[in-house]
Amino acid sequence: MYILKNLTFIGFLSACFICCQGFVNSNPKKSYAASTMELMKLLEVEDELVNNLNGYVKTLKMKFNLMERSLIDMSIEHNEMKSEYESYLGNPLNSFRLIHRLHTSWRKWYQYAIRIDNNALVHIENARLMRKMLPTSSDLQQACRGIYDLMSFYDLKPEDLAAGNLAGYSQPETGLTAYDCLALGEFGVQNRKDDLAEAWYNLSLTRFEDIFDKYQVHKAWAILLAKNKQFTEAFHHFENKPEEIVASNEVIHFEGVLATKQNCTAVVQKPSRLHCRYNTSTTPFTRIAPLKMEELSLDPYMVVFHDVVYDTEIDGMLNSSNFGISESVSGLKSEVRTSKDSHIVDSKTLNERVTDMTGLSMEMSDPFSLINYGLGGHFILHHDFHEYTNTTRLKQGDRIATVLFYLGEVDSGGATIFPMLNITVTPKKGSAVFWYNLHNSGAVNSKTLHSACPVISGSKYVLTKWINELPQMFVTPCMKDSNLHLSQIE
Ligand SMILES: *[C@@H]1O[C@H](CO)[C@@H](O)[C@H](O)[C@H]1NC(C)=O
Ligand SMILES: *[C@@H]1O[C@H](CO)[C@@H](O)[C@H](O)[C@H]1NC(C)=O
Ligand SMILES: *[C@@H]1O[C@H](CO)[C@@H](O)[C@H](O)[C@H]1NC(C)=O
Ligand SMILES: *[C@@H]1O[C@H](CO)[C@@H](O)[C@H](O)[C@H]1NC(C)=O
Ligand SMILES: *[C@@H]1O[C@H](CO)[C@@H](O)[C@H](O)[C@H]1NC(C)=O
Ligand SMILES: CC(=O)N[C@H]1CO[C@H](CO)[C@@H](O)[C@@H]1O
Repeated sequence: MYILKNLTFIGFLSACFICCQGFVNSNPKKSYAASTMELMKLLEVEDELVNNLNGYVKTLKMKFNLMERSLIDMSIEHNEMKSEYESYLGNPLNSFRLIHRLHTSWRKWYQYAIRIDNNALVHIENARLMRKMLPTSSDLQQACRGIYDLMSFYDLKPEDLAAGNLAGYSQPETGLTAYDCLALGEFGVQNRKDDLAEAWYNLSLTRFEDIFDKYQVHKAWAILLAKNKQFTEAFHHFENKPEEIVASNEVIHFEGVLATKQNCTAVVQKPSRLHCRYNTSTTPFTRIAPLKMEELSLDPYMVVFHDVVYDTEIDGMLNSSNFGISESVSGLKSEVRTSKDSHIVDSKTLNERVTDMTGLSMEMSDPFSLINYGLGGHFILHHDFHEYTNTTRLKQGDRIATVLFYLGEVDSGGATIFPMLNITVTPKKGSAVFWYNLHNSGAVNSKTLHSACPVISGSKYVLTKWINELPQMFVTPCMKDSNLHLSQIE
């Protein structure tokens, strides 16, 4: 297989996702929360920062050690001199050394102390340059959104997340700090999830030790309560405030905040939480040589194929794929599809395999699209078909069918759900789900409405293929159900 790296992503994308426009094109720095690939880069950044700081500390330590050793020597000599100064100074060599020491050595020490070592400068400069690699506030926003999406999709509680407990995957060492909880509380306030914000504030309060840190949380919490006209509760947070804070100033501030908040009318579109579940029962599959196939539905026809893409193929695709060239999702649009990174893959072998699996021609089909979902990454309910006008459709054809390969192990979450069909497809590495988007009359099948649930644990890589209806006119698919495709439009 070979990879087409330099395709412009944007044209492809606008053709693919009906509901997503406005992805940022040629964004120089990608969002770190966008994908596990990007997060891996951040690990490297941290590696480099740690090494750099380590180098800086070593440089400082060398200077420190040298000075400390000399100080010890000097102290010894100085104390000796003090205890018997008459006999000490009676020795002309000692007198000479005292004068010389104070005249020359101390100047040298002064010079040495104020000089900044070149090595140290290099480390400081490195740290300055590395700043542009650090996550921005929009990265942090996206990461917060990912956590909030996880909570909303899977009904997870802040207490559980803060304790490192992810839907049964309990890892106390991944628990959150006071500052983490505070940041998530602030995000909750900004996004009008007040109950959650309060829960996060409460968690950060229990984690902070310092009185001033605690007061900052009390203040933020009180502002939130005042916004909701819960003034009694708000003032409760100011009962034990430090002396410096004047109550009336706070009240004035509250009123200002209140007016600002009233002015905010942005409605956050809430993704469906209809059928996202942690675990689902899998039905036994029938073995139909050479493909292991599991039938999920007849209308629309939908099957899962097992072991249709091999580990070596997956490694090759993930390795040679350059997740750095594509796009990142920003702002409002991330409400539609969040935390994902995607690029185009072309593979003759895989095209042939899809033909084997589906009996459909790959002519005019969209190229494979390799998608990596990151922190809380999901995609709201949508259809894959375009619903073109009849004229456009005759020329371009609609998407008759979709094949979705799962390329990564997802420990928890990340299912593809079809709420109108009550079907949940759990990602399993090497498997693929295939379904028809159109009825055999050519009419669109609205029951194919589907969405991708957020990943709780693991990383989700999918490879999608959208198959076009036009070339299928000359293909007779061998399907046993009469409701299935004869395909084409009149
Ligand atoms: C804050 O958390 C404590 C438990 O740590 C709980 O008892 C209390 O009710 C919480 N307060 C609010 C206002 O949620
Ligand atoms: C999910 O799995 C847990 C154990 O891992 C089990 O206790 C629970 O009943 C399962 N839930 C469903 C809906 O299958
Ligand atoms: C990934 O690519 C690099 C070179 O680009 C190669 O050295 C390495 O073996 C590849 N790894 C896999 C798993 O294919
Ligand atoms: C498209 O064609 C079909 C069948 O010929 C017809 O039923 C439908 O009304 C047409 N739609 C439009 C928008 O013209
Ligand atoms: C959906 O499927 C599950 C198990 O597959 C079943 O228990 C449940 O009753 C179904 N719900 C509907 C509305 O069909
Ligand atoms: C829609 C709304 O609430 N607008 C308010 C925005 O803030 C100004 C100044 O406080 C108010 O005068 C508006 O009524």
